[in-house]
Amino acid sequence: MEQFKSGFAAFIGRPNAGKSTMLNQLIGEKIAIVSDKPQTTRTRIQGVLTLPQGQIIFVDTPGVHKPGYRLNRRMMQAVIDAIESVDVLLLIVDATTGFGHGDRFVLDLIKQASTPSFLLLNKIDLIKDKSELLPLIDFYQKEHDFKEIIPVSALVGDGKEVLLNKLLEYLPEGPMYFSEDDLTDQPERVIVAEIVREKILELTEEEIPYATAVVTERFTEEENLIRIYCNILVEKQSQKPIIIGRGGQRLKLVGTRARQEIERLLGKKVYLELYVKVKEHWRNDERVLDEIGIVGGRQ
Ligand SMILES: Nc1nc2c(ncn2[C@@H]2O[C@H](COP(=O)(O)OP(=O)(O)O)[C@@H](O)[C@H]2O)c(=O)[nH]1
Ligand SMILES: [Mg+2]
Repeated sequence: MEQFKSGFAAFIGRPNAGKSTMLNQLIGEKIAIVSDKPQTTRTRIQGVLTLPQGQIIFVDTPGVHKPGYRLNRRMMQAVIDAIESVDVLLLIVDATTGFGHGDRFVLDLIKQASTPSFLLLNKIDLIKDKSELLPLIDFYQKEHDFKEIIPVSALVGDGKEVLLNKLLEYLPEGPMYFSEDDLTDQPERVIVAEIVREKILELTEEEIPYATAVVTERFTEEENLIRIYCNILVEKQSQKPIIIGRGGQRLKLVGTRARQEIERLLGKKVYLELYVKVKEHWRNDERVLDEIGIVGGRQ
């Protein structure tokens, strides 16, 4: 009988490269929210994939960028912790855009680490002529000794099987770290709050996505219904009416979209109530950061 492989693989990359989309694609469930806004992923999320040949724990991380706020510092700490503690690093880059300043910063992090890394060239569904990838592959090969370079589409799933097979080859023999039906380390109340935040990201612009946090205040399960109360925190009084919208329309839409998705996820009817509150400096408030599940970098 073949040996059972197991280990941890972390996605590293710039905001918007497609890390969370790739995680969801591999796990087959939406456990990490996705949007085209930077800083969508604020915390480290684990997704567990159990196969007959092995168990791979994927670690999604916030996008790599220079830290400013305490929130951002914690986000970067989550990335640095992941780099040091996993078996394989998966550098994911958007293959449709050129190499820029931000890419250099991420690549240098990878180069400094002793952890072996794969390069995933993402969004190839948008590239008709695949030979366009060759100069990019050439460039990255010269920069660093990537163990594998794999073109993928996180959205469509191209390259998924190749990636899984290569990872299984690469991971050490090991135990099952999680039970077979564990898909993620994220508590339900955190996933629920994240889904609400994703709908706010979909429906707002400019500073609102950055200024918003969602905290699940109550989560009670009854026989046929789950009652959920979430607080939406904003930083300024002036942001409150933007989230609520004219006649409460926007908040209502956020609530409907979130409820439908939460019902699908939990397989049960959901009663969802949302409150918008002003909490001026939540991005620097350790307690709020704890509550919304942002671990790491606590000082
Ligand atoms: N066309 C296309 N879009 C993608 C792909 N992967 C991610 N995206 C989009 O890119 C944006 C950022 O994705 P996300 O997973 O949140 O990126 P992250 O910040 O790296 O976690 C979202 O709008 C995704 O739908 C892909 O393979 N193809
Ligand atoms: Mg993300």
